[in-house]
Amino acid sequence: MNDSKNHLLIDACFGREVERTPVWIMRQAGRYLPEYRAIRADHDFMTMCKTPELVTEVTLQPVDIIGVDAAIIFSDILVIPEAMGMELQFVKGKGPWFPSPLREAADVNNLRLVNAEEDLKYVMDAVKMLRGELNDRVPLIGFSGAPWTLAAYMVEGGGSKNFKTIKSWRWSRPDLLHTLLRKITDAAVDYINAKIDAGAQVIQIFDSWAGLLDEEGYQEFALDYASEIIARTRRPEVPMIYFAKGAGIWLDRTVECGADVIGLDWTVNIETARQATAGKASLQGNLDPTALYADPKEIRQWTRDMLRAFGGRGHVANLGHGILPDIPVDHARAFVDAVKEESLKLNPTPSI
Ligand code: 1CP
Repeated sequence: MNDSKNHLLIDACFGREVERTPVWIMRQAGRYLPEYRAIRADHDFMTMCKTPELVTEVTLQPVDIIGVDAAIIFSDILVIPEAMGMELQFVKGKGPWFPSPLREAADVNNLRLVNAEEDLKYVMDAVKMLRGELNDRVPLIGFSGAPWTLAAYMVEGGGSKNFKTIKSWRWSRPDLLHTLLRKITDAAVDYINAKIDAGAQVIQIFDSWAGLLDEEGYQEFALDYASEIIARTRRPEVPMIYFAKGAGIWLDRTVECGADVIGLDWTVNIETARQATAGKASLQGNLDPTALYADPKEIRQWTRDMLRAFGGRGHVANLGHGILPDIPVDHARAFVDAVKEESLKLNPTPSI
């Protein structure tokens, strides 16, 4: 239970002193691992998400294979819209897809209230199974999509080039957008609380499309709802991470959301981020995911520079967004090893 490794991430999230910087990678369970592809070849994506044994197996893969300091439950942010009644398909080569995206007020009104313990029981079963299998080797991160980002997928139907439908709702149908965001927020709160009750030890909220917005829109349609989720799911020993991609220029606002950790994408200057957040939260990130295409010697160099810029305490090492599917496994491991070894030099164990 008190394995120090297990506490490394949690301590860093809370800004406590740690002997080295913890590291995990967004999308660490995924296609860059041959072991993942082997399982995926035999199962479709949602079947995997709904089978706790398979979730457990692929969630543990990066812990065993590249040595990250946390497991993040294998699932997807889009399980919430599905639980709200939207049909979700995964189209090969195209990604997730809602064949009937939200178009009218009636579509929003017809969305179901979510009871996560029942409707998303398969996630809770996987969390429980994982905690047993992990046996406190590393902590388990649970996650949710943020309301704005989920709304973007629900209204567009999938990934989009310019997200013009959801962006037009922000300007011409703000009341309808608020009605939708309110429903998603209530679902996400229930979902996160159920995940914590099932055993998730850290929570990350993904706001992958925050950067689509203007500053006022970011506050009103993204940040205020994320802040509400954090307030309504907060537990004393469960750190909350808020990752709003593309929102680095509004860090002075973001840091007020109540999260223990603010996730940074690679566009954010680390020194500027430290000044804007002024020690009010720990920081996570932020090496450019494409840096991992370079050779391991260079990966180490850039990782060392990044660690120095963050300065040790209050830092969770990660990439600035998810790992790309064609990154060599050795390069992912080089990043993890570099964090572990180089941060030790940064934070020498205090001699007693
Ligand atoms: O083909 C495959 O094998 C499926 C690819 C895949 C994977 C591995 C998808 C489809 N989702 C996932 C898993 C996933 N998704 C995790 C697993 C845990 C881990 O990190 O190891 C997580 C945390 C997510 C979260 C997620 N899904 C986000 C937020 C993070 C981010 O990347 O910004 C988003 C935006 C999604 C939607 C989604 N799901 C899958 C894809 C390809 C996408 C992006 C679609 C798009 O915008 O075009």
